[in-house]
Amino acid sequence: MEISLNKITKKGKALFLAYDQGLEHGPSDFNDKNVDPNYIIEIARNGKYNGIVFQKGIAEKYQKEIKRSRVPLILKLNGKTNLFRGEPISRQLCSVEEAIKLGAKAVGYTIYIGSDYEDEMLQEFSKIEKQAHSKGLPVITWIYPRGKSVKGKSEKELMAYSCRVGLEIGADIIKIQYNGNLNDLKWAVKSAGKTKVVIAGGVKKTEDDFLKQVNDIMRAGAIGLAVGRNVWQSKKPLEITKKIKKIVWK
Ligand code: FBP
Repeated sequence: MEISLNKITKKGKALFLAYDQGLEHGPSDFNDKNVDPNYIIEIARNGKYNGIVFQKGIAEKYQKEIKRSRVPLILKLNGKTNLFRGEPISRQLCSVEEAIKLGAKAVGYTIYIGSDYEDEMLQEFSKIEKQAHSKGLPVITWIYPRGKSVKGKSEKELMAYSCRVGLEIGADIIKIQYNGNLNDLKWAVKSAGKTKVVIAGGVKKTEDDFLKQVNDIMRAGAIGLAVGRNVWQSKKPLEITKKIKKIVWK
């Protein structure tokens, strides 16, 4: 079955608002305003995002507000804290079935390629992919090279490898981090073949630096971004959203 991305894209492009940092990084990413999930839902609603990324807990507790916002829910199925040291592994915390019950229009899963536990994540992903696709649900894969085996490897190679892994394992959209080199990103996007690519925002940058990154992302052939901190840590999240959208849908 061909998996349609229509519910989470517009004219083939996408802007997702990521808010799983509370689990991945802890509340140190937040201030008095953006610590409140309702603040994030409002940004997604007013900015007409193509998807909002939550873990299961927020999706459950804020179900009413998410539904009311009409922003498609992308449910992240695995996660971990940053307190754990050692080779990274992120295990499944929510099933595809639960995600569907919560109204998800797509599911997300992180794989740390290169980790000692890469095999477990690849296998878990393959089960999720099968279940999600059998229900027509797109799968977005965060692919981050991590762990001692990737130390010292070229960023260009790792970025392209991440994309290729996404294509090989059946992801519909791959989310990667950008190393800041446009040609490297072009090669990575090419390596993804028919699988679409979105890029993470990363730590909060100056507006100019961030918008340059958005420009590069679109020039490289990615379909857009799954951005968090550079939007909801901004003093004017809707203004930066407008500027991002102008570049993405240029
Ligand atoms: P940002 O735009 O804030 O970087 O969010 C993107 C993201 O992929 C989040 O979904 C995730 O929580 C975080 O980055 C993980 O980043 P890292 O593994 O580098 O800490």
